Amino acid sequence: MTNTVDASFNEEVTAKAAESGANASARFRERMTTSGSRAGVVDTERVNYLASKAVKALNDIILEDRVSYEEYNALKAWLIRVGEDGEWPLFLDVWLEHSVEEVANEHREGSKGTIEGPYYIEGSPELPWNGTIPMREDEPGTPMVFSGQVRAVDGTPLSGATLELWHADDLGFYSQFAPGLPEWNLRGTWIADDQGRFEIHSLQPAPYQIPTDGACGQLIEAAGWHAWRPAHLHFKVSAPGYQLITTQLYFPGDPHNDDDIASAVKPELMLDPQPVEGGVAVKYDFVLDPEA
Ligand code: MBD
Ligand code: FE
Repeated sequence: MTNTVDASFNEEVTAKAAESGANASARFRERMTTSGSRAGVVDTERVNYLASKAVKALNDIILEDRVSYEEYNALKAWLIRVGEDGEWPLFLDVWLEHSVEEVANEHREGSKGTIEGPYYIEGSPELPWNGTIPMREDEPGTPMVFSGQVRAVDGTPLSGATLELWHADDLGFYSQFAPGLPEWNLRGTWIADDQGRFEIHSLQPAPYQIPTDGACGQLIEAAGWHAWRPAHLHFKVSAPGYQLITTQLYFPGDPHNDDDIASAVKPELMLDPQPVEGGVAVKYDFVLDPEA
């Protein structure tokens, strides 16, 4: 068990926000062109309605709060920088996605979902029901065994369910966004057994700060906020005939469980890790809603 990082890691500790931002923007664009849920297909009526409402909300703020040219130009400069740093995915996922998720999942009866965030990658390596996540030989962190079962809301065990897990390394970096990490580091896809059971071997994640050296960091500093998210595991869990759930799980006692910058913590998503020989063991069952 260790939280220290030795010099053998060739990871760039000074990973630049612009780098992960540009990667996140490129990945998002790619996914939108290769997936069914293409961007740019909202009908005219709805765009007219929503865009008018959004523009009016901003104008109301300007008038109510007597916004000055100085403030308007500060906003303009900042918006330009968000684009230059490629941080629109980060900005939107941190400050708005939680409301979209709330709307999207309000009728689910199974496990709670939460936001996906900007760092998901499709197609991580497939592993058996009890496989170990891809990691470096000397990956720092506390070993974690994460086990449970995938079931339907009616209790049926879901044979062959799949679980995708991705999380940051001990320094808070996600593979394929920060430089110097193996392609699939700390990303994997588990195929559950014939009873929907799984036993994931990974590491307990560390508290996480969103990049502070880009436009989002500039806003956080200018407003006197903080950049922390509590330590978290990202999951996508699915089975044929059932709705895929995107969620995150958290660890009790994290100082940022109550003030997550991304507003993505829910009480149902709190784990109960138990110390075991050489690390921690966690149990969590996922419950899926049938396809509508
Ligand atoms: C993350 O790792 C994350 O999960 C979210 C929601 C936003 C920024 C970074
Ligand atoms: Fe994350």
